[in-house]
Amino acid sequence: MAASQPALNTRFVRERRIHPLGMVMAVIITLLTCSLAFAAPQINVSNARIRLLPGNLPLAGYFDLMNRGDEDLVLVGATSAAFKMVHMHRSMEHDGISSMAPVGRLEIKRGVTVHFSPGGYHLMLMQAVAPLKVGEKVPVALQFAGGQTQQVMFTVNGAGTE
Ligand SMILES: [Cu+2]
Repeated sequence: MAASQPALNTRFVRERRIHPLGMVMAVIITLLTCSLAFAAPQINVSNARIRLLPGNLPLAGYFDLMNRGDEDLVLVGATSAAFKMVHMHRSMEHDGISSMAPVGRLEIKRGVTVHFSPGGYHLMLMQAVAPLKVGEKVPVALQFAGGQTQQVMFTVNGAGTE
């Protein structure tokens, strides 16, 4: 009887060693599945445009973004290979004086459409890498909390357009 004890103990120890590894594998598989499922946010972006200004002035980017998914989204910024810097701003008017402030994050509830438009939210596109022309398409990647990104093509419009 006593001789069988070590064998049982060995098997017990072996099972306990395998168990944490199985847990790690399960976590890795879950993470991979999640990152795939959340790779593309469920959004519709329309009317994406950049208002061209002379020289190398900062340009404003406007668009309409609809969250058509089941999750609330948080827009945290944007990047573009065509600009050295892209910030998210909000224009506001107070006592007849207009100003703008940086926006770090913008929550977009499911089913809601937000409008980036003159006088409100806009992308501030700074330091163009090369001069832009009216009619040109510029790729901009919208970044969401959780690491999701969505590339959107913006059309360059003339200075007099909204
Ligand atoms: Cu701005």
